[in-house]
Amino acid sequence: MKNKSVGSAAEFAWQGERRLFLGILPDSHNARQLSSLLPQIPPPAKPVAVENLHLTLLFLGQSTARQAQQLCDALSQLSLPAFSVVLDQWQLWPSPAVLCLAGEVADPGLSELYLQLLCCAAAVGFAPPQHRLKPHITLARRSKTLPAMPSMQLQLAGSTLVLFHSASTGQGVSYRPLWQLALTQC
Ligand code: 2AM
Repeated sequence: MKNKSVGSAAEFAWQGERRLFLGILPDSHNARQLSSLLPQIPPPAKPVAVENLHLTLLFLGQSTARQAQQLCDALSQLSLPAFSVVLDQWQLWPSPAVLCLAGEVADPGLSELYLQLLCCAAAVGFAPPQHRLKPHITLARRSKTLPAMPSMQLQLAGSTLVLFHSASTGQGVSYRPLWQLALTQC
């Protein structure tokens, strides 16, 4: 199958820099599963807005439109593998104070995809990540302790790679898809 990217030149026309990351959106079934968990998170943790739920593959940081365009052009040339991942571990990450549902990199497709993302991002000048890939979805911020949460096995299918803009708005942060690419099913 040929990769198909979606995104227009208009998406890459901003002045200055934007905060970007590459990731995956949950499908509707996953989103329903995750939504059912959000009301169960006790305060003072602040649940993430449903529309902001995502799995980060590679945080890019500040980027010009030109650099983002170069990255997307490079990724579009490749046959990037689809993957699956199971998220079933509740974790509290103290330093960012986030509650997340995490898993392991078990699918070789995910390892290969991540390597390709790293290579392309480095080639267009993005700094390497500070931590190894730990697949997770953040469900709440400002989490101080790990609450008792129901067990959950989220089977996530990574079939579309998304470039997100992390935008600060009056209503808080919003993760806006700028561009996407169909991943290749092996
Ligand atoms: P996370 O919630 O999946 O951990 C946009 O800022 C997103 O990028 C955040 O939701 C966070 O994803 C991730 N992120 C932010 N800063 C990061 C950093 N320095 N390193 C890695 N991921 C980061």
